[in-house]
Amino acid sequence: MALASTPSSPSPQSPSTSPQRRDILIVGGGFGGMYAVYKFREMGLQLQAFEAGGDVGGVWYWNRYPGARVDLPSIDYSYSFSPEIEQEWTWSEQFAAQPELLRYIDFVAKRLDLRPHFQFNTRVTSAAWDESRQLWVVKTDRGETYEAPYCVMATGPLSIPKEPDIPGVKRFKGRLLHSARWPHEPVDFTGKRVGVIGTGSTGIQVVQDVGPQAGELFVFQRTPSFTMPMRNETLTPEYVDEVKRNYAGIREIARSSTVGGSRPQSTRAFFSVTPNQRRVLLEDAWKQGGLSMLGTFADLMVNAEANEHVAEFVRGKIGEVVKDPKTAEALKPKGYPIFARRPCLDTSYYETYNLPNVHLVDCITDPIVEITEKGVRNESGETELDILILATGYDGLTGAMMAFDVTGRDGRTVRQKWQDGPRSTFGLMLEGFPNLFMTTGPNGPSALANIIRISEHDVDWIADAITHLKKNGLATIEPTVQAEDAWMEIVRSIAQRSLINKAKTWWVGANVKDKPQGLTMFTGGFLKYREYCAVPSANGYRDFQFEPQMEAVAA
Ligand code: NA7
Repeated sequence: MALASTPSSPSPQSPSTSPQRRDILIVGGGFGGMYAVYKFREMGLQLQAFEAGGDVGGVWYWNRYPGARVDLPSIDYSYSFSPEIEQEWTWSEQFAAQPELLRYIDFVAKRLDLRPHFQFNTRVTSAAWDESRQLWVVKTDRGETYEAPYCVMATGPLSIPKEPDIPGVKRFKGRLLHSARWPHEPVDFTGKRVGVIGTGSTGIQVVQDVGPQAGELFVFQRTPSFTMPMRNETLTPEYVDEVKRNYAGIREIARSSTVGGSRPQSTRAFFSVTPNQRRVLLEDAWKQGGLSMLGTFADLMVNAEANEHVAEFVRGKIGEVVKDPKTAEALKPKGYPIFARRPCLDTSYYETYNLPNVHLVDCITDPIVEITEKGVRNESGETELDILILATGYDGLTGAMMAFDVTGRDGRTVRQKWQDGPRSTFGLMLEGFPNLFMTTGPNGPSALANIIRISEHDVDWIADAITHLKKNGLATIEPTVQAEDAWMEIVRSIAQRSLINKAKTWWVGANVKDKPQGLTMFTGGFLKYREYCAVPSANGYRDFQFEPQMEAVAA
């Protein structure tokens, strides 16, 4: 494998007004976009990539908030395509913190010489298919135009931050921070009155980190999340050596698993063992930490009664840790199944509420009315704050693709196509949008499996499709309506069994006002997803339609 090689298409130094031609355009510089740049360069394609941030890293470039940390083991949350990188990079912790993740991303970018292919601080403002020339025409906020036969949207499921729909956000005179747009310099919380709105994975990480630093911390909680002990560890040299010797096997396990990781999963049904055995298994998983609880039984996402037993087990743990009974009760999630919201991992979240300076404001019994110049006003009164942190999440899955005009055949936009919810083939391609590809799209496993395994898979799939076109002298590929309908029916039929539908989350579009709601991700697991996606290349892309090159038609 060639690692750092001479860039095939250096990015221009100053904006150019005439359209610039490439073979492929890539939008996004996260894990998916970085691998896409590498893969397509190795295929010999002239490429140009765009990234709104100032550097590569995607979500990890933006999410610099205190306590930011990946909640999958670093060993799994890393690229698998390069044995050289696997051997040269050493993770220090079982669950890497954001600075280490950025160092890894920087290491990969340097090792593969990826940065020259990117235009940073550049937002794509539109992408349109020019039918007569069989080209994607992409415009940027620098006033430039690029054209290429292929376009890859590596825009990610979590790239459009969501502000809360609370009146007065802009009025606040203190320091307003969003977790997903965190400043690059450290924020000093010493002696400050700090508020956090949001108690998803992000809010939990912020609270446990900022609580001990702040003068006073007020946590505005609407829906409590279930969180379990991460039990993070420093990795020993012996463990790292063993992992490095066994990477090939570890990757194979991940690729053949439901979640795209090496975490063990059980085939045991909850009620197939005695209550006492269940308790022992759950206690073991709790002690083991990470997402072990989710792997304890096979039916936790489809059997509501089994799920409730596990939920009650975790509620019991909250009660054991949090000293104030009223706070403990408010922190216990109720009314939705455990794991139907993203399960969180913490290091000291519940313990943080035992600190005298940390206060939980239960926004269910005491709703937020508005944000004022001085702080947050709930029904019971105003809390004055120096700093307000919004950990209010994202317009997930579809937000990025709908944030700008993406126009396919006959002037139809993605926004129009998705007005009742996202539809695509495998989350990879869209009927009506020839040669437009997505990575980690909204109808694949996306948020439900390891995003790096999905990104690699998706880029490889796109590479195979382009190779097929080139081998057969074809200009365009696009799924048929029937192929898309068939895929969406598979997605729908599996999803309807899932308990994920029972919680109001970004997974089902419930966190954004007026967004179509429903579970549109593929819930059948990463292995099954790979199997479905492998069918087209094995059967000659029977369910896709193609166009020859225009010159071939004219001749
Ligand atoms: P999430 O999981 O979407 O959490 C957002 C949180 O913000 C959640 O607790 C929301 O409560 C809360 N929120 C949003 N708007 C409001 C208003 N208006 N009032 C009170 N509380 C509000 O985003 P995260 O960034 O934590 O995590 C995203 C993903 O990153 C996560 O799933 C992992 O994959 C990593 P609500 O639930 O709406 O009651």
